[in-house]
Amino acid sequence: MHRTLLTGAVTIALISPLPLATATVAQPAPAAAPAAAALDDAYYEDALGLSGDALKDALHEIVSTGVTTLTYAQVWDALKDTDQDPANPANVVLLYTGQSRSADRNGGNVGDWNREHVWAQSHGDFGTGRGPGTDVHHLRAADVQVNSSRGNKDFDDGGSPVSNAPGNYTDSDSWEPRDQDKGDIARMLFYMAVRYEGGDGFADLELNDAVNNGSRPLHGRLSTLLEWNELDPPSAFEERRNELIHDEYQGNRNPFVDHPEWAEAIWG
Ligand SMILES: [Ca+2]
Ligand SMILES: [Ca+2]
Repeated sequence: MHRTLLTGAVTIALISPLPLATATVAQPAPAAAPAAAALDDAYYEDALGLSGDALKDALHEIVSTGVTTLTYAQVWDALKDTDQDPANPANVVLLYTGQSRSADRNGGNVGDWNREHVWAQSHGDFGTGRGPGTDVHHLRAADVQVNSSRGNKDFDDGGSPVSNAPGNYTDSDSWEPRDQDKGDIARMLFYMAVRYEGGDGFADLELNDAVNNGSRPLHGRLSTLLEWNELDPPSAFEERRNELIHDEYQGNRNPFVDHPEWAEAIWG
């Protein structure tokens, strides 16, 4: 009897870890992430129960308090950490393609990765001085050529397939990322609209329901971004990234990674 039970236990142990291990490879537990309730009691206390502009104002105060700004050079090292491939710590995971590439291949040549401004730099012309241009919450490692193809286009559904970035589509005035990146991009843009409200010598960055925003401090398309936020909820990669940016680099969080429902509460 005892022996039978033991055999059963061994069998279970052999069978069950395989699918579990496969499922958890790309889903690292966010190291030392505080529980959601603990975050609400501390970091987000002043935002709880609010909606609309009151929520946006409260979040602006929260994410703009006690912030450390990085130089553009420091962003390289931050990205090597925040965008690290959970399956290979020597690599970073590239936005738009999901490719894993050596962290040491940062640069400007074909085959390198560089610093993609998800909120396009020209939309508000904030450059790369300390501020929105170096805010790691919306900066991601991306392939040099794919970054160039995206340019400063607004985000929206539709277009033709992008040859060197499968799953992405583009036309003359917009870019549609692959599904796995849609929510990440939406939440980065939500953060930027809340973080930058016209102070610190920078433009008030805002979302609108348009494309072709050019150099105006606006980014779209809002209705599409709200859909993408629902379609692609925060992943362990995003949560780890948010944690690291708060703990190690900037001292602030992206509220929409912690509370994706707040996008609808503000802009819905
Ligand atoms: Ca995602
Ligand atoms: Ca704003």
